[in-house]
Amino acid sequence: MQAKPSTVPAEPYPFDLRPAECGLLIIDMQRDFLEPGGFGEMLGNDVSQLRRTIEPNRRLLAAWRAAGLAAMHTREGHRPDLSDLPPSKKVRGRPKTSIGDMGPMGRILVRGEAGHDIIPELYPAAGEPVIDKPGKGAFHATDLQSILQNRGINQLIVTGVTTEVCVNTTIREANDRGYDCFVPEDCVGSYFPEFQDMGLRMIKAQGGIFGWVGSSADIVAAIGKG
Ligand code: C5J
Repeated sequence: MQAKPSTVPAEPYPFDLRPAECGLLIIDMQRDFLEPGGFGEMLGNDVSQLRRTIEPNRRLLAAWRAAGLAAMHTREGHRPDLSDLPPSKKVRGRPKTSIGDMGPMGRILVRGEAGHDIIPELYPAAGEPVIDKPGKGAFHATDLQSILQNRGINQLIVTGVTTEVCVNTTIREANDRGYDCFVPEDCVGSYFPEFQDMGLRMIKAQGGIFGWVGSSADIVAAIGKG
């Protein structure tokens, strides 16, 4: 039996979850961002700030799947010929090693390379769409909106990394397209604690200007698979 609609504790006010119309969208839980020895760590980032989100995401995804609900995954990356890589993105920050160059787990942010793939703990199951996105937002230059419309989805639980970049950009894009977004704070991560805090505060400010913030345990309890 499908999980029933319910009200989930959240800020700035409770979220009316309608499981049959809600998709779990897991953003960019890719090896190069999260794994020790990957590109993120090579740049000097503390990957433990992102890795703490793996277990809550794993529990939420397991419960979501057990309830028979729609889950989707994204990966940030580019075609091997880099034809979809804006020159501005390639050179931004004037890095020594940039997108398309060889990194510790293959060519950086290139589709098909080991580092571009999703971490094994959250690997997509058969039938779960994987949206390959060239930008920060999951709607830009992808078929995500068609997938959601075809499945009758008008709410999103958005998780993944990083809170202030791809998670926030995707939530803003979704919000402008009429989707209600709930962000479980234990399931999103930033390399920078201050951006984690501000990234979440910006979502729920001004009456939930971009969406709601709560916890994954409350979603799991609401769908009855805890
Ligand atoms: C994501 C990034 N996924 N920070 N990418 O947030 O470049």
